[in-house]
Amino acid sequence: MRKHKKLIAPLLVLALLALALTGCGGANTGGKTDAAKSSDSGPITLKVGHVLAPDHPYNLGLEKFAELVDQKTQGKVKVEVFHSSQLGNEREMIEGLQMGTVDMALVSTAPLMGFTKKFMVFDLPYIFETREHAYKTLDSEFGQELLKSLEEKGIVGLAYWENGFRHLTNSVRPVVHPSDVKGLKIRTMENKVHMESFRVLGADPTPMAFGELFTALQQKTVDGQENPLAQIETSKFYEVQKYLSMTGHFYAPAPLLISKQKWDSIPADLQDKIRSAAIEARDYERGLVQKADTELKEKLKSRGMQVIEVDINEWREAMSPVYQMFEAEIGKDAIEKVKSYK
Ligand code: EAX
Repeated sequence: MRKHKKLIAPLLVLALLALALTGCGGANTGGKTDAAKSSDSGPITLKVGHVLAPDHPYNLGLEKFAELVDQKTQGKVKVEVFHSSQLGNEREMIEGLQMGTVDMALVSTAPLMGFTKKFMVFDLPYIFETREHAYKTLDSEFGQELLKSLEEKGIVGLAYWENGFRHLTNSVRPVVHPSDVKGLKIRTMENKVHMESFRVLGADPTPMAFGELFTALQQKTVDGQENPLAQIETSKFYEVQKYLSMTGHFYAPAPLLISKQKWDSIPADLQDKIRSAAIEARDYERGLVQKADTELKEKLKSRGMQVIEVDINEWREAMSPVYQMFEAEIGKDAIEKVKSYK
């Protein structure tokens, strides 16, 4: 009996040790239990949401992203795309990313203003002179640092896709000069820089989620709105808006975002593959937006819209007081930085 007692203690220690080792097996792999599980329990699934139509460059770009992720990860990661606000409006999706209830979202930078001031510089009217100026700024160290700054908010930014140059439409009168918008109720994104840019012209800006916009235009709750040609076409705004003024007053970047909780659960090698797919699909999506900008003006004319060319310098001048209003909040250096990439 005493001999057996001698044996029990070391056996007990051994058993406890074995238990400890299997228990924290995940820890040794840096907390990537999902990885171990994913390879055992099938692919990691990433649900990505956006608010636009299924034939919009956002959706076509995300389908390309899903294809590339599948290829690059050899099926270890599957991306499911949800269009038309199925996962919520942009502000709700950003909140969901922070809480880990939404995996991924493709949104404009404008609604990010409710979560961080860092992207407000991109909301200023006419801050980007050309698309090339925008790409250079966004893909620069400065642009990437801003994306990185989202991590303290629980969000990881993968790349800047494109919403694009935004133009004004309305159902009341032809708008040629800034003063022509006086008294018009104009829907804007949920962003005070955008709102003030129209208020300084004498318009009545109304912030609203994209999903509510078509009905508001149809019921004339608002007279007008502003979006790139691709949204005016794919969301059929031409059915409820007569006049299209080619103002190009805002250039909106569209960052592809993933919840940090989800991202941290993905093994590093798969993270790299997802990031490279995000950049490849970015260039594909930007190409689709450029194509839309060249082709859709004529198409919208053929759909009965009156397309009006305006004097950009006149509009830039009329909206310029907004710079003074927000310089302190945005920072003079950030504004100068963006201009330096011209
Ligand atoms: O990011 O709200 C808008 O007008 C945007 O174009 C849309 O949310 C896509």
